[in-house]
Amino acid sequence: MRLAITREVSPALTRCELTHVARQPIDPERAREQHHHFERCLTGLGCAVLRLPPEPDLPDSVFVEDAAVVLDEIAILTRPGAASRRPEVPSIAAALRPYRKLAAIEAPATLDGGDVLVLGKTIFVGLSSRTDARGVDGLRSISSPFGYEVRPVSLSGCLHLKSAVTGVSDDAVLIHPGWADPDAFAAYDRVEIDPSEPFAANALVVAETVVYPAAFPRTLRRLEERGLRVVTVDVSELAKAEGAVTCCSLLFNIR
Ligand code: CIR
Repeated sequence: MRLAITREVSPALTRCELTHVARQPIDPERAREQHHHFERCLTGLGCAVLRLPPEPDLPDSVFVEDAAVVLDEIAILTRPGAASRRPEVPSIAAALRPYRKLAAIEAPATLDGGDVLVLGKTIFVGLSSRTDARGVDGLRSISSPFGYEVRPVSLSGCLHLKSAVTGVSDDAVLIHPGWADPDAFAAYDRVEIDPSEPFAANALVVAETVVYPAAFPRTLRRLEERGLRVVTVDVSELAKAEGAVTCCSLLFNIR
């Protein structure tokens, strides 16, 4: 069975970190409704959803993906690059403890889960404003005993690796070729985003279905033309906080 750990939108979301998008008014109630709809979508795809209570003082805490990397064998607690986000980690650790052995990225290294793309036994890690080379090394030393190969990827112009590239099937990735080098993903079939939709590379695969923002119809068409099954969700309010679909859950198999 698949478990999705999520967290209720914080009423403080309006004070979120922003790096590559301009601040706009955010309606936390609307964000909460969109997030609930996203959770129902996961439930509809067969996931059990474990929703953690809101963190009134942690604006970005709905973006649980950044606080941990969950592998089949172990969960790795991150040390987020933004200091404001580090207090999100202990409650995620408590939620993961029943399901996985825990390891942690240690200071001074930094790593955001949004920079970590696990494709089979290969782990791609974005070198971003949030994740540094020590974070990559920390992830490597924890995961390599389980047979994972960790490959750093340089980024330009975006927040996280998964802003630039995500997996959409066992052998294909969806990529913004200006933000991450497509050659780093030469082993995969590469679907490029429509150039008019720069934020369109973040997709979440659940049960052979691509959960995808409704805001990117042109790239959506490219995915459907590949024969992929896609369901759309409206995450426009969360997008104003620089979030998308992968960042709103920690998704993993449980027995
Ligand atoms: C941040 O800047 O940390 C948040 N406002 C957005 C984080 C989105 N996380 C993700 O895509 N993994």
